[in-house]
Amino acid sequence: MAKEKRSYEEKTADPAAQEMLIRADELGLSTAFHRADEMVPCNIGGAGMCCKLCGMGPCRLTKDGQTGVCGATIDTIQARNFIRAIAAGSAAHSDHGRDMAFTLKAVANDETEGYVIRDVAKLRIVASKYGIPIEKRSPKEIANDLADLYISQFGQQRGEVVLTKRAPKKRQELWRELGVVPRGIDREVVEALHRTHIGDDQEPVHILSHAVRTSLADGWGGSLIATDISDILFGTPAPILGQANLGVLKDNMVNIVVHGHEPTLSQMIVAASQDPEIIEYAKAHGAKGVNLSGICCTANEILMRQGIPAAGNFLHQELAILTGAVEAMVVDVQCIMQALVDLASNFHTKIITTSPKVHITGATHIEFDEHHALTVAKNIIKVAIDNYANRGNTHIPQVREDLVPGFSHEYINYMLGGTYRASFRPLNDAIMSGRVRGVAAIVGCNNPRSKQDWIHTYVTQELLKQDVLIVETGCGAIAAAKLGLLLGEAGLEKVGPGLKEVCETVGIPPVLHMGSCVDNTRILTVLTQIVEEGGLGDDIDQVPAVGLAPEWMSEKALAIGTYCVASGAYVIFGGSSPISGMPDRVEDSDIVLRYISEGWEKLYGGKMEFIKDADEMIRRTLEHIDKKRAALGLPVYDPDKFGESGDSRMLLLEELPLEQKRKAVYGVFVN
Ligand code: SF4
Ligand code: MSK
Repeated sequence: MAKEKRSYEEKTADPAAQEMLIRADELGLSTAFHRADEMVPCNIGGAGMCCKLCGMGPCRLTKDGQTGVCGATIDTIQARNFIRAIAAGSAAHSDHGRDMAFTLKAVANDETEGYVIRDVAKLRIVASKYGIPIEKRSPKEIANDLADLYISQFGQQRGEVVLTKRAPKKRQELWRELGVVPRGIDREVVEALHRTHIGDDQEPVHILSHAVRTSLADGWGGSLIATDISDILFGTPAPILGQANLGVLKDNMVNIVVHGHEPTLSQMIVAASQDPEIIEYAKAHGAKGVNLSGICCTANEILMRQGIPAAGNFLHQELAILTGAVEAMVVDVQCIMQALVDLASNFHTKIITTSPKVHITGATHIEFDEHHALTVAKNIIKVAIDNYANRGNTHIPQVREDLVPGFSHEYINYMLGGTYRASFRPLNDAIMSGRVRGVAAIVGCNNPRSKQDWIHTYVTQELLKQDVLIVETGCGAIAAAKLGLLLGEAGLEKVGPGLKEVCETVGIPPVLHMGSCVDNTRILTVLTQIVEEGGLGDDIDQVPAVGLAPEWMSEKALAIGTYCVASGAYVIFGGSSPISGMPDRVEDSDIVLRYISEGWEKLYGGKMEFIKDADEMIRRTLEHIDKKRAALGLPVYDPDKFGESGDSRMLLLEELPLEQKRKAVYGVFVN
């Protein structure tokens, strides 16, 4: 029986999305929001109780004590399903990292077109962490060695992935003691698949131990490689003014939307779109120019580096096409819906696939090759410009918000201490005094089964009132941006008094956009530096911090959650649990659920829980933060203690006309 349809307001908290869903219904077109209502999720598979690992199955376990044909118990089946998801998520992130490493190698050897090493300082810092000589060597020589080292980590068979050295010392020792230090990135993913083949690892806890090792190969391996190299090649992000939501599309320009995750092509499209030859070409076709915007994490990559606007997050990909104003949606890898092609056939929009790994039936494929990156980027833009004449009726919702993204770990360090005293000391002090109660990382996807953006932004706003500093990545960051929560100091009226004081003093927004989903590694780096700065314990599990993925949907989210737990964090997922098991089962017998919570907490100090209710997420977040504060002997959080010494200039700004207010608020940030 089909589920009852939700109203537009129940489907999304975003007014632009509501407007486009009305348009979809008027045109008789379907989106993921519609299909989520029509497709009732399988309650056996959804709870992790279905195994289809061999031809004797699929085995669907519905009663307590039941086993699969081979005798596999529900706990084994759940653990196997869970680790397979983590392996797939780790593979996706890490393969992205591998491609970045090959691009760095090619740039170092002058084999590419259009790329340069933009952040030589970061290259030198990263290289010296591994003992790569940097003195009297050219950036390309250093980059060549770093690329070789990083490439070797994927196929390494023994030893330890070198990037794990960047975790706090105590954490590294714990991982060694527990035997979960990843040996090589690919090796752990392959072993996860081997262990879950019929007739292999059938002890749930043992399977979950390798799930940790696999996820660490992602967080302190492939993902960290991707972040490092993106910064080295395209620049380490720093605050910059941007905009978000579908209102960034322009009626009188050629709209190109880049979507996916990898910055290699999108950075070239940014460069090519500003080329005078391309602008002239667009004008010759009757447009005012080329308007570039992004969706998902490709959006985050170019938003935080060049201020290119974000048309939206995951659930906006179809809505952008529904505007009828997109000449080309250029996709690379991950989070790209197959439905795009069918939907685009109702408009003039071309879906252009570019990765050798991602073809979609019916899409136009123009393969990206870093050796001819600029040429490929120009060709793609010209295809979009040629398509401008085919545009029909358009409907662009006039909804957009300003934001200030680009808070890399390096910039936060600089921002807190300046060029000569770069340091996390002020943040540590603020947490220790109780001005900042703790830190929450609110990250991850949209999921059409929950109200788009609502849990992200509700939890964010409520935690801000409780003086919790928020860092965000991925589609969660875009959700907050669309609601105007990343507005620099202008958002401070929504913030608790102590946090507000800190934000005013340092000149930061209370919600820091830290990048794409692969950039959750930046959060690990921040936590490590907080530990190394001193005063908040000697390992990540002692820091009053929580990670939340309120609207998760991808396997990458599970990999991220697991490496964060293994690094010492409490991680809360919203939505449904992929391992919830049988509803009437005695709770104590849910081995997998209990193990990833209580079991992992005993081992790693971090734990993973799936909580549907937003208020309960907030309650547990604050409870955990306060528990960690108490364990450190910090003063009990007192909401009335601070707030008298803040900068009151924001109140004066209220009276200013919009343009002057924007200049005053963003002046220091605009590039
Ligand atoms: Fe069924 Fe066992 Fe085969 Fe899984 S591995 S499908 S539980 S027989
Ligand atoms: S894009 S993985 S929906 S965050 Fe990174 Fe967004 Fe989640 Fe994809």
